[in-house]
Amino acid sequence: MKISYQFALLLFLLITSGLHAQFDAARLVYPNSGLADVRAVDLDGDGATDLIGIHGGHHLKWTRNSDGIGSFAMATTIISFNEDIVLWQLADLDQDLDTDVILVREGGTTLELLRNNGDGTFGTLETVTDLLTEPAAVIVADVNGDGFLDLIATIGHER
Ligand SMILES: [Ca+2]
Ligand SMILES: [Ca+2]
Ligand SMILES: [Ca+2]
Repeated sequence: MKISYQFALLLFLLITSGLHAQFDAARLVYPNSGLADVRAVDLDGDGATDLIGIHGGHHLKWTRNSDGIGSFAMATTIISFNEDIVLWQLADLDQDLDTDVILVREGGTTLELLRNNGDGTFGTLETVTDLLTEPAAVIVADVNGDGFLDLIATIGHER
């Protein structure tokens, strides 16, 4: 079944002018973006900030910044699920200097990892841990100061 989406991803370039911020006219980046939840990061290590997002709830796609000044290529699908992706974070979780993706699917109890190969392609989905209940939030931060990122999740519990 082919579903077309009517939500477009627009880009507003910030033009700084002294203390005042101005934006130029909106530019269409991706016409059928599926109401994408988009974040900005350099995914392929070329120094240009790319866009990565969840499109239509369950397609993880990235859009390469092809010239480093905001011209974007067609979106590339990283992975598609039957379920929606309800939580996701970007971080270099394996510390190989590229940005990886950690995600939780709707109704899922596992934190799942997609390792970036360094060029915006990703390895197969890996299960990091099973929380045995669906988390409400997942964040990535080094909270014990050892220089390695830690994963923090909020979960409900019965009492
Ligand atoms: Ca890039
Ligand atoms: Ca990495
Ligand atoms: Ca740590």
